[in-house]
Amino acid sequence: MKLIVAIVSKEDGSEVSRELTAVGYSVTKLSTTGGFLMSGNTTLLIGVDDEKVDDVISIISKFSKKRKHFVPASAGYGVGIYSSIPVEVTVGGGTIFVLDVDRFEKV
Ligand code: 2BA
Repeated sequence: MKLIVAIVSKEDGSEVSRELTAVGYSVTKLSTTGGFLMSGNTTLLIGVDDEKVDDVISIISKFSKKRKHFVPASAGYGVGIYSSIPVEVTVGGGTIFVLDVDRFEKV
């Protein structure tokens, strides 16, 4: 068994979760915050048999879109002048970790 940890944008989280649930996967949806942008994203926990991992990843990638964000970056010119230049960052579709599960129980 594997535990899939998938980080997607918060705009896509509900749809990805709905699509996975609709075809029978169990999903736990967490509201999380990315450390770089410090903005909200969604982390999904999905426990599945090994042979289902690729199917889950294909559903996540189908419903997770890439988006561009602008973050301020400071530039110094060495003469006491600084300016803030927006830098474009592409976020997503999904960041996915697949972990081995040693033991799974429902009690
Ligand atoms: P954030 O940490 O808020 O990162 C948002 C986006 O900013 C990233 O998109 C990436 O394009 C950029 N970025 C992140 N760290 C950077 C850095 N040190 N320098 C320059 N650009 C940087 P994604 O790669 O699509 O990641 C989306 C979210 O997935 C991340 O949000 C974070 O919450 C999570 N994530 C990505 N890689 C991870 C990892 N190796 N471990 C844990 N969480 C990760």
